[in-house]
Amino acid sequence: MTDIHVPPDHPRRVSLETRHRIIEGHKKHIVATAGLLAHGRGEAFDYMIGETTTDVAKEAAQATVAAMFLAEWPVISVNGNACSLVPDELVELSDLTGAPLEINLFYYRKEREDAILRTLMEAGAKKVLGTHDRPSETIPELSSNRRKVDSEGIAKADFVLVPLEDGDRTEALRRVGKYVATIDLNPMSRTALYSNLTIVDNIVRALPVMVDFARELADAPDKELKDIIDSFDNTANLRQSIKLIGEHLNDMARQADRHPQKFVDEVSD
Ligand code: PTJ
Repeated sequence: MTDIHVPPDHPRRVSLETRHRIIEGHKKHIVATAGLLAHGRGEAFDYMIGETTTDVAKEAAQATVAAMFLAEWPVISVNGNACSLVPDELVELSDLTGAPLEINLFYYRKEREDAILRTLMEAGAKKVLGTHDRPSETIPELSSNRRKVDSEGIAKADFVLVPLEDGDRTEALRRVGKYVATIDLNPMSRTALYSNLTIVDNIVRALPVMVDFARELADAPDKELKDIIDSFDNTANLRQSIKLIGEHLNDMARQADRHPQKFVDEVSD
């Protein structure tokens, strides 16, 4: 819920409401100050993608859900931005796949941990890992706060979903042998490039798609899940996402050449 009212017919309503959810999250200590900037970077890439879930993003989301079902110990890592934008969907995905939620913060502050925990509990989570009172271990070779992980969560996980992640941690998780999936609007970020599976999409669109796939694949035999993963090529998928951005920008440039005023009317805020 936000304290601003965006008119239903506003051309940028969804984007503005999402932005205000992040601002509200910041006021409640869920989102780090740097999370506001990270969100702005995401918005810029979303513009270039066309603010839509592409077919290739859907394929990546399906492969990620299949991998979650096949994993022995899957975990969903939750930071401030993810918690602020999609708390209900994180809990739903966790329930459907059996992957626990673990709070893991780059900019750790106890009040942030408490605010995130409260939000996830209010969204229906029964148990949340990664809180300060739980047994923890450290990921070697990682100097940020994120090196501290839950002994029953990321420490022993074979699969970790790390939405909106910083590159160092993704690399460190890969180095210690985790299978890593991410959701990142920037297909050129280190996290996007180093993850085993990369969903290039806005988390506000990707999570509902993943929840749908989780419902669809809940009773699928392992062979079907394996086939989904084997037929998925993350590098090709990333390449395609980058190409789609290029094509989208070229389309816009062509429109601007042909109908300058119509173009301005259509794309302006
Ligand atoms: O809550 P904390 O303390 O753990 O901190 C979280 C942030 C996001 C501040 C921290 O992880 C960070 O600094 O991340 P980066 O390195 O800025 O990376 C965030 C990535 O997520 C960037 O590539 C953004 O383009 C991308 N991004 C931002 N908003 C979205 C997004 N991707 C998907 N959906 C979004 N809504």
